[in-house]
Amino acid sequence: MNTATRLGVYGLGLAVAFAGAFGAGRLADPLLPAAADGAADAGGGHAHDDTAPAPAGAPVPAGLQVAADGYRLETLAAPGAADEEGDLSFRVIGPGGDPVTGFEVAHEKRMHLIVVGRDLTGYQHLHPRMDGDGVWTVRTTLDDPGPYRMYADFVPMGGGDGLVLGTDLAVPGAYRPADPPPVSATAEVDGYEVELSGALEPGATGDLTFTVRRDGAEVTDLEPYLGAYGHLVALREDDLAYLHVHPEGAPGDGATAPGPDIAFRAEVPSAGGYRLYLDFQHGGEVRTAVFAVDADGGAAPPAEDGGAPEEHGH
Ligand SMILES: [Cu+2]
Repeated sequence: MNTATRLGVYGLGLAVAFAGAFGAGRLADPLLPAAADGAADAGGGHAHDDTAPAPAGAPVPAGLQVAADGYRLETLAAPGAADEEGDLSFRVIGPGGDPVTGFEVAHEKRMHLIVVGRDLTGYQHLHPRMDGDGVWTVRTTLDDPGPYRMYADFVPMGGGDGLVLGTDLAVPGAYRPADPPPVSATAEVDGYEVELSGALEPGATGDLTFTVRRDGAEVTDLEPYLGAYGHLVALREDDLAYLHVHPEGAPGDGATAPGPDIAFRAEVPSAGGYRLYLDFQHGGEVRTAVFAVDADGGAAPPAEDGGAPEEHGH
């Protein structure tokens, strides 16, 4: 299997994707190749990673917890008013009770911070800086009053798997949640039109391809951003569970073109609505294309061993 495919596999993979987005140690998960080849073994469906005991239940998607695996996210400061720049500041408390100061570089950064309104608007992908005491800070503006969700996506030094911890923020004022956008396979941002093909299917690996055009012309000189031509975050609409996926292939691998297509593989844990945020860089600027998509619950996912499909009672 080539590097390109492995990257894709790792970023999205199976349940693992939701468990730890930046799990650098999980590049070579054996699960997806089999699934991707349609070569499921005799047991049918998903055999589990042979290095880990089978989980007792469905893994908890990333980003829903403020503490996991002994690590806890602690918010220290946040902008106190809408539309006013302020410090967003936090730290990660480690298993020993002290602030963590050692983080692995993943996708060129030691910390990826995502902030989004509870209504899924106002998405920001930020890279704060850490001081010597483990306090991460970034200047930012939260445009509107209301509830926000913040995700710290990181790999503790020597800690193996990546973690995504999530917490709520609130900006005082009258909250007017945005109406959900219609499901759409196209998105426009700053004169770019991005078209999505492919589908999300719960329990199966889906191929997603984004085609970037500008003024109707295909963009074929995308620039690497954080070591890739695109970064994709998916949030489950109803609870803001977090899925960070990565493209198949990387700049300079000899196989991956700088557009117009950016290909990903993704798996989502359940049917329903997801919001996709695609970051891509062109002309020296990073832009975010936003899509509302539905993971189709109509197609039955492959059953786990011993797990009878649930009835669709209502
Ligand atoms: Cu980042």
